[in-house]
Amino acid sequence: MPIDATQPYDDQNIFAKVLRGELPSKKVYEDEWALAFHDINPQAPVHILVVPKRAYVSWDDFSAKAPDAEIAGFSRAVGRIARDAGLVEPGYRVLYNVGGHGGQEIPHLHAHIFGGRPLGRMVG
Ligand code: DGP
Repeated sequence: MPIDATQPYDDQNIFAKVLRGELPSKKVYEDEWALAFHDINPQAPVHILVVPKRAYVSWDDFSAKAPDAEIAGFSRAVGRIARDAGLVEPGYRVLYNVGGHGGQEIPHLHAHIFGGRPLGRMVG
């Protein structure tokens, strides 16, 4: 079920539990700002989720409220994870689903990194 991106943060969501170590994940990267792990239901040969360590419901929440240092740290982590996965050439996609129309299901911000095959054009 897609979420309402304006809802309050629910610390019982799946990614909050992954961050606290209460649920397992296949971790690929961790730093001060971000944790990354493989998606449980991959939509491409590489499908990595990157979540901020702190509690944000969605990209809307994060972009409005996170301090600049955290936005920079998280963004750099997303880039580094893709680079370390060898995706820069031939290329990859970063996606944030937000709220109902965006199809967001887990109410903790996450970047999807897709790669490993041609992904098709979404616009244009
Ligand atoms: P979204 O629709 O943007 O909220 O994407 C949620 C993604 O999370 C979806 O691709 C499947 C993935 N997912 C759901 N539950 C789990 C889980 O328990 N572990 C992992 N690694 N991924 C999960």
